[in-house]
Amino acid sequence: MTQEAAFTATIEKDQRIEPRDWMPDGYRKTMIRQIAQHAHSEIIGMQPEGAWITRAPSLRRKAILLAKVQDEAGHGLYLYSAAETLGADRGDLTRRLIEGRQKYSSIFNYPTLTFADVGVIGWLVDGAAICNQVPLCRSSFGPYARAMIRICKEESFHQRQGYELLMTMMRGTEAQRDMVQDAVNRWWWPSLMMFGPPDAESPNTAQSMAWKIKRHTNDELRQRFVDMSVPQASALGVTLPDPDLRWNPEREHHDFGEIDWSELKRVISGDGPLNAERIEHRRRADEDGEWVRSAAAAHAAKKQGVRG
Ligand code: BYC
Repeated sequence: MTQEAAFTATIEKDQRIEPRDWMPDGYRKTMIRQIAQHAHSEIIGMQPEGAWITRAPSLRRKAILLAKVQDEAGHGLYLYSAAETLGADRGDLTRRLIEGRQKYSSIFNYPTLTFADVGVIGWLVDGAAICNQVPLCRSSFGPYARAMIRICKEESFHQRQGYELLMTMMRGTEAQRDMVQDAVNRWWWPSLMMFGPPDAESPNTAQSMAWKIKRHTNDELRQRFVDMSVPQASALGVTLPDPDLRWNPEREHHDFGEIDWSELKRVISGDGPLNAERIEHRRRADEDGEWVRSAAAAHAAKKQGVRG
């Protein structure tokens, strides 16, 4: 059997491709692209919520938020490690992010204006992430699929903390309820954009589905997310900001309004509300951490020398 036939047979049998297996260059390139983009999203994704750690309204909320943001750092680290099994170098991936040569999720370029945004990120953004990532536990690349299992467990805790925070605010004052509704109004459409462009304009979906990297298309997952969110919004007592949102008994799914794709394009291409700030913050953190990385490398080299 040729190497290529062995690769195809592994995919067809729904088994995993492992780092030492032969794989087409395109598969390796696609996996590095998706894993790196995902890792960058986790790391940049620490910023919008991280901004509220010093201003959390109670010790309990501060401890929860610290734990969540720390989990996101952990997810970034597993994912960079998964990319390294494919021959990528973490320092190089970080450089590409800072130089705008690799992408991260559009959603993290929006500002967190009130504490209700922390709850809405947990509910909607982590909810969308779960919808997208649960099928990735069956992705064909072994290290990515295995990393996703733990990430999804933690994401589901993140989503619950967001929903619980919002439930608490909805039981509070009129001003708190207004704050929640305002946050939902601002985050709903960008959350739908997280799933990527519509299938007809998604250049990578067909090949990624054939390689079983992606198990569902962008539109399928977006629909699943809308259907899941509608009853949750009604239990919470908020209105989703879409006058065209309604149950379609024939399709047995919710219909929803047209997404502003020009906004997604703008944000992806670097012109969203906070793209420049997010990258600048990441660049500064990388620079500030340089002495730690050099010290760790010098220490490792010294220990290696002692061992001889
Ligand atoms: N934002 O052909 P398509 C999290 C890019 S972290 C920016 O459909 P694909 C969390 C796409 O990369 C959330 N770029 O691509 C963390 C491609 O560009 P290139 C991150 C986007 O890869 C902290 C081009 O547009 N999750 O959950 O087949 C706190 C065409 O798109 C976006 C992941 O990364 C976007 N929204 O499908 C809370 C999950 N959408 O590279 C939460 C893993 C598309 O060809 N990734 N692009 O120049 C995926 O599942 C897939 O990569 C996507 C896109 C569904 C995102």
